[in-house]
Amino acid sequence: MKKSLITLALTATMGAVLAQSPALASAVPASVPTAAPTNLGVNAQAVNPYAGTAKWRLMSTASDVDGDGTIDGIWIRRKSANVCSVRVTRGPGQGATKDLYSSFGNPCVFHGDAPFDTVRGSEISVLTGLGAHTQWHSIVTWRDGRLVLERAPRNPRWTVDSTVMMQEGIRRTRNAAGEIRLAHTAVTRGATSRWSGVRSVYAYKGGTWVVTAKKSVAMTQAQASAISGWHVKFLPRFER
Ligand SMILES: [Ca+2]
Repeated sequence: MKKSLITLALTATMGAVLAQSPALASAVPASVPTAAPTNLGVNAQAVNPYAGTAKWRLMSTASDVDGDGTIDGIWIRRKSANVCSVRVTRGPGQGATKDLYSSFGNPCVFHGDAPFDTVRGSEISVLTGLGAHTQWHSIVTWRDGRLVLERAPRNPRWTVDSTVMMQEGIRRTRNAAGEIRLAHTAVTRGATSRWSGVRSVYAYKGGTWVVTAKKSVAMTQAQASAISGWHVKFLPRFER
């Protein structure tokens, strides 16, 4: 009885995850990718999203990661205490794996997948660090048959944050010419509830994100609270 209840709960959880996978949902084939890693399975640890599990878990069958126009499978597992592995399967016997360094609480949590840079295909976001409020994300992308880390301009990982004294967020947007840009904003609260900080604009050039503009910004409490977290279509604002 207990086992069947757990199974039902996990099934419901996975169903919710798959239902939330948005990209190319209309193109989902009747059969999902079957090239499962050999130690596929779901165990009771999966009900704690931050605990991770040594077994591969299928997180999405709704997105095209390599950009070839077909749906791919996205899997995640905790390889060791501070290594989180992501795997993308494209079909029987085809796939690639990337090991990610996990620190600050060692989370290994699938955050989502979304078109992020300017190259065709979705990028994968994984929560690999979690402080009291700061969240570190590793972005993984498919390049030339491999999964590789997509670094932030100054760090291997991307951070978002939200506290009573600090707000940090990333917004995917387009410039006046229609080119994709990321706006990274980090502000702190002053003595009079006015918030100030820096907004940097990133462009994807030569296979990497580079800073193309930087300016000081000042804003109200309401404006500051609106900038924190991810503002990228298909990615949750924060990993909860
Ligand atoms: Ca594909």
